[in-house]
Amino acid sequence: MPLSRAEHEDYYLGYANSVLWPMLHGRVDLLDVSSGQRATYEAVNRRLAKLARPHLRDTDILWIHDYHLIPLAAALRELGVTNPIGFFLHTPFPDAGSVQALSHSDSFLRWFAAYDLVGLQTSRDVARFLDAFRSAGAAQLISGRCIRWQDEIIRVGSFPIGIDADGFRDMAEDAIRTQTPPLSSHRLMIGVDRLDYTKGIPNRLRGFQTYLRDHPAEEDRIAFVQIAPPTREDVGAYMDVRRELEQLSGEVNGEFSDIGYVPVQYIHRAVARSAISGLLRRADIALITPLNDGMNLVAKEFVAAQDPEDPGVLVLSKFAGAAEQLEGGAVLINPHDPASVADGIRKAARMPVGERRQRHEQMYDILRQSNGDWWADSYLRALEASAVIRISNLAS
Ligand code: ADQ
Repeated sequence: MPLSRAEHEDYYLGYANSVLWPMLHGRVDLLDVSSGQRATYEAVNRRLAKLARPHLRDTDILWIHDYHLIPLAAALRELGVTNPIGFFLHTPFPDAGSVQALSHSDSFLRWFAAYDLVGLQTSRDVARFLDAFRSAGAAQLISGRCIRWQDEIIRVGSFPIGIDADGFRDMAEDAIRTQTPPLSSHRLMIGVDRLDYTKGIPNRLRGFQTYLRDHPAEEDRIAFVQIAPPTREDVGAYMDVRRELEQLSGEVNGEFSDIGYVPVQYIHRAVARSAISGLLRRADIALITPLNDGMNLVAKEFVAAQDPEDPGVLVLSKFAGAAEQLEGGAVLINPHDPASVADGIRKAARMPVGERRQRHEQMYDILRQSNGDWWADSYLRALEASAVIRISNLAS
C-alpha cells in the first residue's frame, strides 16, 4: 500500500518512529508529539484494513506485526472481521510511566483489546504490559496472562523470537571458505546494528575506550569492527547519534592507533548477510550493548555462527531481550557504565577455551530448542486457543 508524502512524514517518520519507537524504548525525552500525527497513524491503519478486508476468507488467521500497525485489528473489527487476530510486538514493552507520557495513553492501550492474543518478547515485557493496564485504572488481573480492563479482556504472552541456528551456522561456515581473512593479527571484536540510538553504540565505544586505557599492553590489543548501516536518517535523533559515533570513533583511534593497529573500524553502510555471518564466525568477541532492545537477533546469530571447538564470547547488555534466555552463557554487562563494558571485554578476552565451549554449548542448545519455527508454531497455537475462548464467549 503506497503512502503519500504527507503519510510518510506523519505516519512513518512521525507517529511510528518519533513517538511510538522512543516511547516503547522508554526514551520519553525524545517524544515528538505534534498534532495530527496520531490521526494520520490511525487513518493509515484504517485504509490498510479496508484494502485487506476483501481478501480475507472465513478460515484465515491474521498475525499482525509491530508498532506501525497496532490499531489494525481495531480497524478490521470495525469492518466486521471476526477471524482470529494476533499481534506481535518486536520492541520491548515500556514501563507504565512511559505509556502515560502519551497524551492519549488510554486509546493506545485500547488498541490491544481488539486482538485475541498479544505476543511480547520476554516475561519482563509481559509484566510491564499488565502493569500499564493496572496503572491506567479499573483493571482486574485474571491471571498472569490475562487482564480485564474497562470491560475488555486482553490476553498476552511471552514468545521470544528465534532464529534458524543451524541454517545460520551453515551460512557462516560457507562464508569463511570464500571470504578473505582480515589482515589484522589482533583479536577481533564485532558489533552489528542498525545505527539506532537504542542500540547503545556510543556507550560501547566509551566502554572500549575504558578497556584500552586500562590495558595498554600490546598483547591485550583488540581490533573492534562496528557495522552500523544508516536507518531512519530523516529523524533528528538518528542524525545526532551518527555525529556522536563518528566523533567518538575518531577520538578513540586518535588516542590508541599505532603502526599496524587501528582500534576501531566503523562501517556506515549495509553489508551482505553472508559476509556478516562470516565476520561473526571469525570474531573472538561480540559486543552487543543496547540500552533497550526487544530481543536482539545479532546476539543469537553470533552464537549460531561460532565454531563449537573454539567459540567466541558474547558480551551482552542485560537490557537486551536475549539476556533472559542467554544469561547463563553470555557475559552480561550494564551498557550505561563504561567500567562494566570494559570489564565484560576483559573477561571475554581472557576466558579459557573450556569455559568458552561450555557457555557456547549451553546457548546453542537454547537457540535450537527455541528456533524460528518453534516461535511461530507456539505463538499460532496459543492464538488459536485464545480465539476459541473469545468465539465461545460471544456465542454464550
Ligand atoms: P532490529 O532493531 O532491527 O529488530 P536486530 O534483532 O538486532 O534488531 O536485527 C535484525 C536483523 O538485521 C538481524 O538479522 C541482523 O543480522 C540484521 N542486521 C543488523 N545490522 C545489519 C547490518 N549492518 N547489515 C545487514 N544486516 C544487519 C527489531 C527489534 C529487535 C528484535 C527484532 C526481531 O528492535 O529487538 O530482535 O526486531 O524481533
